[in-house]
Amino acid sequence: MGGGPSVPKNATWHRHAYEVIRQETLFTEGETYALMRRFSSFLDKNHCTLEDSVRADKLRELPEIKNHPLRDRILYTYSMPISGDAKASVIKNPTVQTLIKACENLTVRTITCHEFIRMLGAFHRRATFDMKASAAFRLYDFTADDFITVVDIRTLFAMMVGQNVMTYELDSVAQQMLKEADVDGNNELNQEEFKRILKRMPDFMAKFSFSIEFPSY
Ligand SMILES: [Ca+2]
Ligand SMILES: [Ca+2]
Repeated sequence: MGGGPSVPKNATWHRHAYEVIRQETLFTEGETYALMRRFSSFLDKNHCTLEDSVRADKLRELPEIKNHPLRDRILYTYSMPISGDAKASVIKNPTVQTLIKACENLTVRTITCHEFIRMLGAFHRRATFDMKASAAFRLYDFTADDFITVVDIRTLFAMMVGQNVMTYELDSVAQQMLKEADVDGNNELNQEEFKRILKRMPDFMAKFSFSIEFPSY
């Protein structure tokens, strides 16, 4: 490849971190190093481990996502409740409003360096269709029940266009999308049914990508 970021000589660098990252993303060793240095700057440090974490709202200004309509949802998906009790964040009888509100409440969540790199890895231009499709499924599954249902699609649309512009037309588009892709007719989409929708979207790969900053150190 050449030209990409590299690990400087004499760098404090734990190669085992890269061994983990390269099994999950297509980042090179130099890119992994650059991303870990970027993450350590949020901690006001020069170095960090994959386990180090920051409060999720601190990443709202990340250049890659700060103008993304799903910014808070992306950060929510890759973060954990600070209390460590994931069950406490399960929303009972979810509505579009409660699901969006949960995503906006990032001050009670924490994101590790590992998840930060996974997050950018999914949106990396080199990520494969399957990598992006799995990430998209997780991102759009607002209710976290491993199925995409009409409330997930409604929430997605409302987040993209703003809740107050959410119209009956968009709602019927949501219903229609679900109906068309729901092969077994159980009113919810599993990963396979969902991937079929994405395959029909010619711009999915491009839309689910952004360029990532790799400063040199
Ligand atoms: Ca769901
Ligand atoms: Ca189905």
